[in-house]
Amino acid sequence: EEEEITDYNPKNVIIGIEPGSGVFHSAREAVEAYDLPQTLHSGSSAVMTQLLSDAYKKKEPIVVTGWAPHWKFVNMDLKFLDDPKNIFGEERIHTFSRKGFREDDPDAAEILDRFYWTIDELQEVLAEVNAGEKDIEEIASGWLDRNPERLREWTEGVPKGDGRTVTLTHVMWDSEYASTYVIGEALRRHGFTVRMIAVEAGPSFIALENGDADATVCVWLPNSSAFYVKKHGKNVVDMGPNLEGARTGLVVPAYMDIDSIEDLKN
Ligand code: PBE
Repeated sequence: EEEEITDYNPKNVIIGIEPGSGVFHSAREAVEAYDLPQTLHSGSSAVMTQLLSDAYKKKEPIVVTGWAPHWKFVNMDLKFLDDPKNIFGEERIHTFSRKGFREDDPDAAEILDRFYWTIDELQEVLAEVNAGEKDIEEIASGWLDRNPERLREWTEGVPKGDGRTVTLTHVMWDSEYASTYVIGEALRRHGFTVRMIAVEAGPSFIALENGDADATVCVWLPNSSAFYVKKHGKNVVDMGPNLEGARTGLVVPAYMDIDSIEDLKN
């Protein structure tokens, strides 16, 4: 449930996101480990970014559970607080498939397995999404037009799809929208029919487990999605990272004169 959050004074509160998210789980751990006096509010990613944008416009202090890549880093000057106890940290975003996918469609599996790009590349897509002028299909397609070497890298030598269907699940985080639409468009250009299903992280794993979906490019490890991998990992296939150097943590505007989670105690 969402409660209305009116006070975002960082002396009192940390603005969290969905309670089922990995970063919220880590934030709960951090509050305990650092013995922080703040209340951690759960809510949603949308509420968090709204409050952060509001505070930022007024140059007011605020602390949120954050992650990168995310558009908030594209249009605001923000920083991660140091985390000497290493509760949050760096993550990779992995591609997972259902069992048997490679046997059933080695060509689609090969492309998904090859899919790999950088944070800067992903941020280009996020910046365009955030500009709000084009829809995500158009943005993903434009990105591939401007990056033919990536498209070649992911698809060269792989037999065409002949219209075969690939079903991808994706979570609603904006980084996952971007990556799913880019690799989805790459698969389409290579002759596949691509279905995309937007779901929460848990159902996404269940869909892979049941064979209702073929793959997802949205699994954050070792931290954020660890709970789901522990639960469903034996029944799905880890195809390895598609992006490295992602991270989660507590995030504040750069104009705040604190640098560490420890500083939240004062
Ligand atoms: N996130 C975005 C997810 C992983 C990617 C940080 C909100 C999470 O916390 O589970």
